[in-house]
Amino acid sequence: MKIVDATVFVCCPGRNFVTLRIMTEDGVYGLGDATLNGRELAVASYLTDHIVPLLIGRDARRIEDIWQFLYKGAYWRRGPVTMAAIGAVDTALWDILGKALNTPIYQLIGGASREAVMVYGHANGSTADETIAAVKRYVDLGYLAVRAQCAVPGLAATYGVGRGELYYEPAEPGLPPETPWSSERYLAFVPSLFDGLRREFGSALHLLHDVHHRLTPIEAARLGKSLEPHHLFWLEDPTPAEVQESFRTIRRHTTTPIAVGEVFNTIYDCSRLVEEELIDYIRMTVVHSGGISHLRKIAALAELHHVRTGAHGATDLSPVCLAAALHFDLSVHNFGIQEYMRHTDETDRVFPHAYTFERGFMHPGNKPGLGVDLDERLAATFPYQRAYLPINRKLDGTMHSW
Ligand code: CS2
Ligand code: MG
Repeated sequence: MKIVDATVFVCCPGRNFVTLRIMTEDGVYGLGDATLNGRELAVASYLTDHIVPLLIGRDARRIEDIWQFLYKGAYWRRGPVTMAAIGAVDTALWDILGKALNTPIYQLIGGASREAVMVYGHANGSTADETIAAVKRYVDLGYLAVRAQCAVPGLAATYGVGRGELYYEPAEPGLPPETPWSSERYLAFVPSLFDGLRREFGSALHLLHDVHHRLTPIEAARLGKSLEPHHLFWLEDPTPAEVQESFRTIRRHTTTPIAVGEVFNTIYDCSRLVEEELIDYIRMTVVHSGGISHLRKIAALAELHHVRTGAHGATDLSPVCLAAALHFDLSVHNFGIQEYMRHTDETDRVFPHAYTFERGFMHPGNKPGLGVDLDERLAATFPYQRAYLPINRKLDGTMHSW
């Protein structure tokens, strides 16, 4: 099953996506998501200029060998651009294998371990009351788990507070918008938000919150401790995770479950966090972590240490990634939860797919391979528009994590 061609598509149906299509001599093709929000063209070039020439003539069924060839053969290892490119190739090769065997991918990686995949939605608001009302809308849609984000009183803009009800897209056309940040104001406000949410919804609803890398370890420990009475499902990205040891401080002070990993790209980024059991959920997903093959290895290490998966699923991960993630989620033993930020209707039209949502759960469907396609003609009507994620500065102007 020789690879005879590979093409990279960059389109912007409401936001930018990078998609790799690998074609075999038999006419069977596979898709991979290679979207890196705010740096899309870097991955598109890495694929087109450096990886595609290496794929032509190879056997598409040699998934593991091609992964190792692209990882070790580059000499320069790891990093978001390299691993998103390798992830796209890996995902496309699994798609090809599934189509060639007329089998959905989850059946190729161990079959279903559950009937469906529990997902969480993103509720947000400019005030605590607006956020409570937004959570209610998700509960009415049948979600059992909802992430709650709210503007911080006294700050002009805050991560996670989007435009519109069901969609949240942080990247904006043009140069990066600057937003002001105050950890003090944030820490003073968030406990009251969850006081209100628990009063409104009781203890059964899974509530999640994303700190988005903004606190120091001891500030994160303080926040985790203050939220303990509310039994969060998880507190996400409490502190920047380049220094994995920082999480020892958080673990020492609080029992609030911790989720980390959406910005990681190989198992090496999380191995200490997992082996020292400093986290409870690993957020890595297919597109940014080297594809299905590498994500399975990460989940296997996590399983040894009671760490469950909680794959990233924001709008900047295309339906190709979401489909692959759902096949992985359905099968992996130590599944925790899947993030599900709905895509826009125009995105769903560009990427017709078999996966479904019903009352808080999703399923990848039973089409061969991924069960997602790319409408190339429609994609071409949405040309790339350079966009950047915002940046954060403290009130005194010091650069901070967004
Ligand atoms: C967020 C993302 O979904 C999440 O948990 O952290 O929305 C993140 O901000 C975006 O994926 C960045 O592109
Ligand atoms: Mg996050």
